[in-house]
Amino acid sequence: MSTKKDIYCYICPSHCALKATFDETGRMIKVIADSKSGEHCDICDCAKGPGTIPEAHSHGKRLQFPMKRAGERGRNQWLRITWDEALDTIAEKMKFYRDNFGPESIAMVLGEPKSMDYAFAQRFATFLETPNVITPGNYCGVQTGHADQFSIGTMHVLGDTQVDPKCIIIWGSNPQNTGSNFRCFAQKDVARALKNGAKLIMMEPGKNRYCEKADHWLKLKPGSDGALAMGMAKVIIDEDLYDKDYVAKYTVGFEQLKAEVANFTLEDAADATWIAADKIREVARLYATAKPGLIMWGNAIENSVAALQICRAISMLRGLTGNVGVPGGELINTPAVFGRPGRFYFDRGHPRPTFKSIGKEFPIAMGAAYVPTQSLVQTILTEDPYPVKMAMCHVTNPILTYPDSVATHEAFMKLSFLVVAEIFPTSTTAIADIVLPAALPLEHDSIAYWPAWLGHIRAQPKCVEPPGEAWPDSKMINELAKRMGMREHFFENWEESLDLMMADSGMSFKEFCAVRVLGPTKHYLKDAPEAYFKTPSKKFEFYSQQMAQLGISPLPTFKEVTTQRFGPEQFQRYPLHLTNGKEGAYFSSGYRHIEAMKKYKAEAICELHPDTAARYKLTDGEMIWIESAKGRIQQRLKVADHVHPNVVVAAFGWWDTEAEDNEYNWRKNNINILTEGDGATCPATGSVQLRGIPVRVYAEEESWGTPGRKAAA
Ligand SMILES: Nc1nc2c(c(=O)[nH]1)N[C@H]1C(S)=C(S)[C@@H](COP(=O)(O)OP(=O)(O)OC[C@H]3O[C@@H](n4cnc5c(=O)[nH]c(N)nc54)[C@H](O)[C@@H]3O)O[C@H]1N2
Ligand SMILES: Nc1nc2c(c(=O)[nH]1)N[C@H]1C(S)=C(S)[C@@H](COP(=O)(O)OP(=O)(O)OC[C@H]3O[C@@H](n4cnc5c(=O)[nH]c(N)nc54)[C@H](O)[C@@H]3O)O[C@H]1N2
Ligand code: SF4
Ligand SMILES: [Mo]
Repeated sequence: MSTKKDIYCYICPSHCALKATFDETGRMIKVIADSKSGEHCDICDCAKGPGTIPEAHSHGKRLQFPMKRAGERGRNQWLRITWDEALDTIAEKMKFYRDNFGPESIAMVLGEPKSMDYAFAQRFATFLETPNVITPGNYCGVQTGHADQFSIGTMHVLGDTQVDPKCIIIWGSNPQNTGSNFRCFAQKDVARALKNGAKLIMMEPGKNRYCEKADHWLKLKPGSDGALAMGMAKVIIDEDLYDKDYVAKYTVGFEQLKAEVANFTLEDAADATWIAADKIREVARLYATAKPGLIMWGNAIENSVAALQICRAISMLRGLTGNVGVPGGELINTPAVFGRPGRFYFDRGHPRPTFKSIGKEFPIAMGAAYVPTQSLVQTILTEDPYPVKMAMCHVTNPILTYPDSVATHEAFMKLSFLVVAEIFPTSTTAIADIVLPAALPLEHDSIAYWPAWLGHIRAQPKCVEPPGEAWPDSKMINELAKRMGMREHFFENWEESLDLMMADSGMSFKEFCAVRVLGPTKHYLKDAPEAYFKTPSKKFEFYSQQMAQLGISPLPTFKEVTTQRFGPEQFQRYPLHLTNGKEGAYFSSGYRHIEAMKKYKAEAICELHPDTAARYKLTDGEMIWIESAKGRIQQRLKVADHVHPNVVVAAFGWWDTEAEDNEYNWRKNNINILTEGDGATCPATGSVQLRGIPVRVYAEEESWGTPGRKAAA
């Protein structure tokens, strides 16, 4: 007899409602979308949740037992050990490095939270007194979140699903693949608004399903989004299209913004973006007049040396057109009442010693409790200002996802002790000293609270057994904390933390499981005009004094947003502009072992315009080389009309999962061989340039020879 249970997808942060079927042995055999539940169910095109989840819980390659390295580091030879031996060894090493090199010599290296993993790791770092918590914040969520924070005083903002917008801009986001707008505005909301006549504008140098439906599709130069936004702001101001009443009543800094847009011409914006001035004018007029308007922005605008200011420039458009707080626009919300995750991470008695932190030069990073990923790599390699000896990785695969994989590999190989908690073998577990098998969500009780800025939480009770001896990350950290003398700050059983997180809601975790979900409340400006914006001025801030105090430009300038990491000299040798979006069928570098998803994509594919392919004598379907100043990789070519002739759209997160024993399996087709971590970065957030990397392409007949080869100089 099979049974069914209601679950939430844990693969991406959209957390769709799903229904799982279990056989009589308790094995999960099938997962389907639960679109009738009335809950959020915005299934991605490849249906990653239903496709991935059942296989993930019973996959033969899942890590099942703690293991220690048996051979030379990186040779992937392992000995099974007990949890006691694993945790005792880790605690012993940790005490040694803490006592001899200071707690800052130990790094907690984290990815996006899945359940309580991130919360436990942050709390552990607090009581260990290391400031060095590394997260993907330098390229994910922080730049858009802080742009909102400075413009409207909060990251808690969602689309209005009661009233349709008349104009939608999808800006560097791929909603049908990534769930990237999470619960901001779902695909069904977009479909309804379009059906009711809303106009659609795409800011997209590649392509996604929405491009063909769009009224305007701007194939802008990768990384030039700030110039486009400033150009649009100029049109809206110069042509008097801004919402005068709104600007007068609810904003500060308009005069400064007006003065700034007088500093450049629309032709300057056109030059910077590859978009004709007339086109910029046309979309600016449309967005300013077809009101209300909604900008669904995504990750592609967060990855450059001007990332924070680019996101701020785009956010200006919302203030100019009076689209924040109005029906059909973008609404500030109050998060569901539950334990603030920040309270769990930090402790008044143990302030983070940020003065010792790696990456302390990035003011936003310090405020948001993350160290930029490339700062960790550079510090390990240079030992400046001190050596980092040990790292614990949870829910992350740095060798694939950090910029400059060769440098990252070298740095992680240099660590004296590396612990990696994972669900599958990866290029990062391959070089660990100890590998810890992690239990996925649904294999243990958990609360899904990420992304925190959505103010939305879901109960995720255990419904399937973990494989072998896999443990939740939270349990690993809790048990390690006891061995590190932090018992009083942690729990007898880590699950007690779930009740603590729920305490403010007046519910226990068990009671919450019956309710299942707590959502935020959206507000309109008209209901509380004086208190709507949470900024110091209680207005929409084009000009932010807070930013000035942090040493960051208070207003985005055209000069700053058009600052390019790579100039014409680099593009002479490497004439094409490389960028990427996330894969539709996989989540970042994860889940490449899942057979069910291989029917969508089984290998790394890059796209080029037919003219570009012809220019370099490349044929559709062949393996081609993509080379940057940092190195070169191979991906299979797909010739595609929609790609701008100067652009290569490559695939992200790939490595050769079949060649697990090849310690260099991460070099072949991994896009981050081409990116850099030692160049200029966003001075506020530490974002690196992942958009518009200068590359060249060729088809030289040559097999993948010596691993680790770098491009000829
Ligand atoms: N299927 C799937 N879902 C995911 C993930 C995944 O790997 N796979 N990853 C998760 C994570 S970590 C994140 S951060 C989100 C991100 O999800 P999104 O916010 O959707 O971001 P991306 O997919 O990186 O890029 C979105 C689009 O931007 C385009 N683009 C590339 N360069 C530029 C540019 O310079 N300017 C503009 N305007 N557009 C550009 C790409 O072609 C792509 O279509 O998705 C999450 N969800
Ligand atoms: N060139 C380029 N680089 C990029 C990006 C890009 O677009 N282009 N995107 C960037 C962005 S936005 C992000 S967020 C990062 C993402 O980079 P990472 O933070 O490294 O994320 P993932 O690649 O998803 O790796 C997560 C790993 O956790 C494992 N895992 C899954 N669930 C669990 C669990 O419950 N416990 C444990 N212990 N492990 C688990 C998965 O198997 C996977 O290997 O990459 C960034 N790097
Ligand atoms: S969009 Fe896809 S991966 Fe994301 S939660 Fe929904 S089903 Fe899961
Ligand atoms: Mo991300």
